[in-house]
Amino acid sequence: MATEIFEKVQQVLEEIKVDSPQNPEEIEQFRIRYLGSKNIIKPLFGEIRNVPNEKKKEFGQLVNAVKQAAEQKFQQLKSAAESAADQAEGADIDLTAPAEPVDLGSRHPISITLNRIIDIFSRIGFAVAENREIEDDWHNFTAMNTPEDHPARDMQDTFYLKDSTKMLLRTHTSSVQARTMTSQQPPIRIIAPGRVYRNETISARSHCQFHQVEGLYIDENVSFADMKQTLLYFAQEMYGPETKIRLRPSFFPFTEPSAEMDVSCFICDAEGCSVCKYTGWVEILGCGMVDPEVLKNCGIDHEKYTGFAWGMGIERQAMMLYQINDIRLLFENDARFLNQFKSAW
Ligand code: 2NL
Repeated sequence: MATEIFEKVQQVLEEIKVDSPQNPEEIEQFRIRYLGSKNIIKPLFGEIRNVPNEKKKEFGQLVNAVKQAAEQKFQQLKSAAESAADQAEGADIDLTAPAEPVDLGSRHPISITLNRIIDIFSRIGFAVAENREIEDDWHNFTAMNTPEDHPARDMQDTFYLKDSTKMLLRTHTSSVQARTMTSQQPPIRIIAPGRVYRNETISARSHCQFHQVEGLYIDENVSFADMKQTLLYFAQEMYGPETKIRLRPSFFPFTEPSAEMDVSCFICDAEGCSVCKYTGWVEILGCGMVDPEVLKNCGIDHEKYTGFAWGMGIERQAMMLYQINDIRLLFENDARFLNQFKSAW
């Protein structure tokens, strides 16, 4: 009796070995027969009670081995069938067909605008200077002739680092130019683009972080006329060859004399529109002759050298170029907005 049962188990094991299902249906039949809920191995475990005690262990191991053999073979059959299916699918691929288009994304409008500005000034010999965003008050304010009691220095207007009266988030990239002047002698011809911070309430027109490009040219005999011609060149490259400029007197602590520069409205050709508020002119930057006090602070001989400098907000230029009416759009990272700016720049 006992040998008979052993032989029966052995027979099932043989059966599993020789069974060779050829297609998915036959593999499924295999699974049902040996591993399904009513499989033929299960009752064999029940036979253990008919086996004499001294053979029970051996019998148990044998039935387990049968079960394992069935599981193993099923896994093999399954993966072989899957890779065959993959290959069959691969046979349909047309390798000569054009590839699926890859979405390349697009540059941020601030980057596009900045790259244009850099390109325009680099063509007339301006190098790009960069430096830290966390500054000390000397490079940001003192060197720039901004007195201790100037409102810009106030906590209300500037982000200071926690527990510090000296370290702050730069409010303009003049600090980069201060670092250039203290480390190299004229001729200096640089533009300083970068992110700057001011403690302002966020609205459609202003933000607590924005981007700026400042420029600085120092050499012997640099005049206001040089500044005017340089900025006219920029305006015409940026806003079109017919663009006119207008300088209005202004004040900055770091320049003397100082001016604000307007360009003739490139939207309406100075006919009058909402961008120029029906004046025909739009303000794009502030500029002036570098105050001798600033040169002195930065270790440059103000008897020998003169220079001009200017500063402009990149968001403002981008908003005008692309007619964007809310500065917050530039910081929200909404792909539906950003994808509209496909450009070679
Ligand atoms: C504005 C006006 C300006 C400067 C920035 C400057 C830099 C040095 C020396 C002197 Cl190192 N001046 N920068 C000069 C005039 C105006 O910015 O409206 N910016 C957004």
